[in-house]
Amino acid sequence: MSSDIVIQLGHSQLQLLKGDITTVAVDAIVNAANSQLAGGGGVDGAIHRAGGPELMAELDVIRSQIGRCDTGKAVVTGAGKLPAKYVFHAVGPVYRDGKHREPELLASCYRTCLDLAAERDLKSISFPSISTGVYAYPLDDAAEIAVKTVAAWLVDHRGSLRTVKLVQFSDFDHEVYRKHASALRGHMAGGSSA
Ligand code: AR6
Repeated sequence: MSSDIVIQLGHSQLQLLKGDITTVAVDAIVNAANSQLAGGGGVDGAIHRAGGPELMAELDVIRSQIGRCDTGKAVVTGAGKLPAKYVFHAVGPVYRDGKHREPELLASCYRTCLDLAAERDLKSISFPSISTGVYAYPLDDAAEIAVKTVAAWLVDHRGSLRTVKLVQFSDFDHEVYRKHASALRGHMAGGSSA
């Protein structure tokens, strides 16, 4: 899967990719989970199918310890058969009207997972388009939050993380993300196309 837009931010890269996140090799794959950590459809279903039953077995243990995961937060499991070391199961907000802290909670998902990666000295992480499927977050707004939140975090943190991949499943989603990434790149010094 090729990355057709790359933004260089210090020693790190923000990349956009179109395709199936379960096929992209990274240190940590972010899942768009639910607060019950119960599995589901969409990218959650794809990640559990590709990772195998050990992911849910680990989530069962976490659930027995903490009950549920708050919206805007994430829990960590191994990655089973996925081409990764970890899965970060992030809980995005269900979109209601945008006045129930949805933007803040969505940004928190991205920041929480980037912090989890940094704590583990990981070099690469991939994100799906959190909340924009079943949770109905308007894509244009969610894509802008994803791109800007990741870029701001990379500018503020000079740690191990070298590559952040935002993965879109459809051409349409990819175009919307491209629009926001291009706008961001226009404001950044040292950006480049690849
Ligand atoms: N690779 C990359 N992106 C994907 C893939 C894939 N294999 N499959 C789907 N997407 P959603 P949400 C995209 O609904 O809105 C689940 O049931 C999809 O096209 O998966 O955060 C959970 O258990 C969309 O752009 O997540 C929760 O209950 C994006 O992933 C709930 O859905 C997110 O869509 C979470 O809803």
